[in-house]
Amino acid sequence: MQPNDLRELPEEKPPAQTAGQLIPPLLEAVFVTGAAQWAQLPPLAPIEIAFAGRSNAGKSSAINALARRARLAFASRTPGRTQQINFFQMRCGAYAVDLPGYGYAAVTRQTKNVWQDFLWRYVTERQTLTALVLVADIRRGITDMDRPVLEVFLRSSRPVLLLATKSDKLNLQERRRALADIDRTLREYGDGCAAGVTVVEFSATARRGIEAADKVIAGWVA
Ligand SMILES: Nc1nc2c(ncn2[C@@H]2O[C@H](COP(=O)(O)OP(=O)(O)OP(=O)(O)O)[C@@H](O)[C@H]2O)c(=O)[nH]1
Ligand SMILES: [Mg+2]
Repeated sequence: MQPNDLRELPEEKPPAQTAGQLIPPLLEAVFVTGAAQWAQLPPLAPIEIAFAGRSNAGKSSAINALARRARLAFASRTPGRTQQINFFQMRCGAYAVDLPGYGYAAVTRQTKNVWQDFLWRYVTERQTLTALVLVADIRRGITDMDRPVLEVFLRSSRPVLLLATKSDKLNLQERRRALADIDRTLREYGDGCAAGVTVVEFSATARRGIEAADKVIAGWVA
């Protein structure tokens, strides 16, 4: 394309949709801090995007895949690995926030409650938390554990990117069925709500869905 051809592009087209030219928003993201309680949260960034999901769903791996880094966020086979809220700053200044997974059984009841309280407060009260990346194992789809956080975002009309991850574990037919199940679950919330959710079939391992996720996130931080 010649430089002059650029003038031919419709002006309203957001840069995030310019195929092949998008700089991944999490590229060169850097770890800022981890918080285990409210007082440890960093000063408000212009925008924060939280990665939430069940324990072991693949949140940290998704962040690494989007950042094109092997070990930015700490991913592990051991469930419950991410034990604090970890903040990564993108080039644009926005934070990508890796949340500890919910539903991890092997912690004491008391620890669990303190944790859930902190997480819940972060998700419901953090003023600059503008969007959610809900990471769900495609084989499980949207579970009852995902619903509270999903509903908080739907109710407040904040956008959601649902990464149906580990899709490398299923064949094509199983993936189609799983995605149809996810769509059905979302439609329970009504078409208006479901419209605020973008579903992307994802695999950190097979590097599937990464660019589609980049585009959604770029649209949020633009
Ligand atoms: N096959 C496959 N495995 C994955 C994928 N994403 C993550 N995993 C694996 O799933 C396990 C959990 O991944 P994490 O990224 O640590 O999951 P998490 O949601 O951050 O887990 P917690 O921090 O414990 O809540 C690890 O063994 C990963 O290698 C994927 O797309 N495909
Ligand atoms: Mg993690």
